[in-house]
Amino acid sequence: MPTAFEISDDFIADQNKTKLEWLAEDLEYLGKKLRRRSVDIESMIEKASGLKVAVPSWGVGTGGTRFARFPGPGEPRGIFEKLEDCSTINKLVRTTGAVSLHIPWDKPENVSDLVRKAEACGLSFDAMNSNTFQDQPGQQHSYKHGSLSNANGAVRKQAIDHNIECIEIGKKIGSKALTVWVGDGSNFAGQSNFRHVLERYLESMREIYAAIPDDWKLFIEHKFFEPAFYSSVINDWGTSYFCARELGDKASCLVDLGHHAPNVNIEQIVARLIQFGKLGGFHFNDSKYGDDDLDTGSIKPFQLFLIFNELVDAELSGVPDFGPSYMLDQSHNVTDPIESLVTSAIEVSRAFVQAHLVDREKLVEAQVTGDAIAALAILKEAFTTDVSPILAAARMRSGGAIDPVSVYRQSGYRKEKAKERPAQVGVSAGIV
Ligand SMILES: [Mn+2]
Repeated sequence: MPTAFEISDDFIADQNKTKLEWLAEDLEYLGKKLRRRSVDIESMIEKASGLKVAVPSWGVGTGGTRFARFPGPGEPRGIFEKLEDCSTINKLVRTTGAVSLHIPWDKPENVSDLVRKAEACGLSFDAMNSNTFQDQPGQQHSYKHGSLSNANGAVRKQAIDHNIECIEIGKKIGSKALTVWVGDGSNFAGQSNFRHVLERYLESMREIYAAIPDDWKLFIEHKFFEPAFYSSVINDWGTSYFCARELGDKASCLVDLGHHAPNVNIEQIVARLIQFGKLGGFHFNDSKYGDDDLDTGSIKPFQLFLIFNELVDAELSGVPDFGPSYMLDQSHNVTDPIESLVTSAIEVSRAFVQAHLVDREKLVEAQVTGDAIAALAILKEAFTTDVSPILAAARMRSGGAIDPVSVYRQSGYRKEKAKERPAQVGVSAGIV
């Protein structure tokens, strides 16, 4: 097999040379501005380098849009090629060194080959994701009427066994978490008994929990609707929290930003879960209407900042056992998925660094004196600071690109992949 095209470190370094002078100027100016606020720009560059966000294997393929899927050129045809694309994203931004797998979409024929490929790509494995929301070819029982909460015990067992299989694969590849999102729910009033389905879900989850290794986490992802739904079983953070608490210490709640009704105060949900010790992690994306899976920070960057404001506040106040997992989970329909994921990873870092610029002493003062205008102004001062030079410097010092999308385009990566990977039918990607 011919060697797959890669963007080399040297190519990135060469491209960076053309931007070095301007970056130095921008850093100097921003450094002076931040000094006035007693912020050391070097410590912010270190912060930016330290924040990691995982990418989903299913994100590097084109997702489904309005009526259909419109595949792009050179799409990855299997998990190995997905890893190559994930590696490319990481080379450019250097904050996305872990990939989250979806089983059975990414089920490896040979686990050691998969581990070797990941090592060659400089990647590790993030949370495992199970799939009991669609029927697979040859599957004995259908999930048409639910999986973990199905009224039929044989269907539940099949769904439980599948989750345990995901854990087993995960153990072999060095993953440390299982994310369970179920599409279970009802389409008609009266179709299911709200209490009974949740009882059955919990009963199934207890069996999955029992198979979770001690150094693993079990993430429960809630979602309030699906198209044509009347109810979903794990509909909100409260239900998710209840289930995580029922299951035990290894279980916690995963917040997918798109899985809420429009205008819901997600940052407050985040604060609640932090306070209750059950914030497990995030699936970052953005939305206008519902679960649109738009690119992170593309619609409501202030919301993303406010979420990170809660996270950084928890980090700085030393909340015990605080350490949520960060991942992107979005669907790319009209963009090159690599460009979208690169851009989104940067938006996560941006919100994180901006949240570190909040003057927390002054904020507390404004809060206790009831000065609402000042409180908002303190947040806005941080949010409106253009931290791009900090992010660029962090990337460059880690071997990444000052201008990742430009380097990616200059490299001709997609054109090379289109030659290596002729179009085929049936690439698995979607909104989950
Ligand atoms: Mn998700």
